[in-house]
Amino acid sequence: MTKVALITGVTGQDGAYLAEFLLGKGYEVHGIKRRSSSFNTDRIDHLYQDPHVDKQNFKLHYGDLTDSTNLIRIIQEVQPDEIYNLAAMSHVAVSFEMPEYTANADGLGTLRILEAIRILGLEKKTRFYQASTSELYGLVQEIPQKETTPFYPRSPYAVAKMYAYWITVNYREAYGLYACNGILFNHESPIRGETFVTRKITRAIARIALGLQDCLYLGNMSALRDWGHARDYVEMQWLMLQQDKPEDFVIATGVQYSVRQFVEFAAAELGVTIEFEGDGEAEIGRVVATVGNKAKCKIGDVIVKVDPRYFRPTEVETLLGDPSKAKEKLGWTPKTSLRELVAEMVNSDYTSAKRDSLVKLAGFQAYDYHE
Ligand code: NDP
Ligand code: GDR
Repeated sequence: MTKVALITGVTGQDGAYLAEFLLGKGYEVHGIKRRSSSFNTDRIDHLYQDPHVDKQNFKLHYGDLTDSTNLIRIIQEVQPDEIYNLAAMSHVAVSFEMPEYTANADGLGTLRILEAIRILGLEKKTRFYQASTSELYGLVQEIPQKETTPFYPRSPYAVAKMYAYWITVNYREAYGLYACNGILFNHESPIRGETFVTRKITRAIARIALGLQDCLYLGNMSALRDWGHARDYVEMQWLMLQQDKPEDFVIATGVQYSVRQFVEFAAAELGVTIEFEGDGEAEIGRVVATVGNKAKCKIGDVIVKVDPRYFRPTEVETLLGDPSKAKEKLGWTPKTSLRELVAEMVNSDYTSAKRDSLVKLAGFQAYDYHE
């Protein structure tokens, strides 16, 4: 029997990797996408199947986590064996600007899906995965963080995700649902959203190297994160739903680096050595050496500056995961090192930036993009 999966947030980074992974496993995959005034399916266009042919095993439905009747209708129609709830307003800094919407989509949205499963009587059939997050640990109470570490959320995003975490646990205990939280630490890839720090860095470094941008503006460069590859992490999301009983798992690499180090590694990929000087708002990154011919920047150029606009009202300074439980029960070992991840992201952004420079050479206006 072909298994049926429903992915919310299928147009996002993880949704795209997970859809590809499940299709590879022979699943029929349904995804929920939001209506947008422009195309928003870039990340999954390679999976698109013509709806006019038989045996279509990848289908998209319009929907939104803030709309319960729509969610109930889709779940009723799809009758999924597995639901992966990946949809969220996932940007921590933006959640300070849109706290109510974030609570609605990220917190109540999770409840709406769990209730839909109950209303439709699918408690015994449908397994549920909730995209929980290391942001729950916030102001960390223990290093490294594991499944039993107390939470201390530090943003409207994290508080909303904390509601989603506990409502998932509650529905598991109250109604016997197979429901799991994956407490995933930061995971990145060449298709990471452009305003998360890793992608912002790799994109900017590539554009600076090709003379399309002068400077990369960042916020808190001392923040420490445990970064893995999204492709590796989605496999764990699936594995969590294949166990005998539902449990919550931390997925992390167990290694941490600073944002500043991430910048250094990204620049090094294109033969540029950066040294940082000054501190706080006055910190800058200067080119001190170059090798090879990939980067046009010169020794002495200041290519990184701090812009306090990117500081957060409350910051999560350090995150480091302990994935021992996932190692033991899911056989988890991170496949991609940070340097390999950085290389993949920089090379992908360098290829796109080269295309942009050709467009500029042809006389079209290129823009200096700082977000
Ligand atoms: P993205 O921001 O790349 O994707 C989010 C997805 O959710 C997009 O498809 C987006 O649609 C969709 N979405 C947003 N709001 C709504 C809504 N109201 N209704 C329906 N869909 C909506 O996130 P990631 O792929 O990086 O992350 C996936 C999940 O995992 C998120 O829940 C995130 O919070 C969580 N997470 C992510 C981590 C990471 O490091 N990447 C770590 C831990 C948890 P659109 O494309 O239209 O914007
Ligand atoms: P995070 O990711 O908040 O950990 O949430 P992000 O990449 O946005 O920030 C990581 C750290 O870098 C610092 N930082 C900057 N961040 C951004 N976005 N832009 C900047 O210019 C900048 N300068 C410094 C931040 O302050 C922070 O400390 C991500 C999201 O994917 C969440 O959905 C997910 O739950 C967590 O990871 C785990």
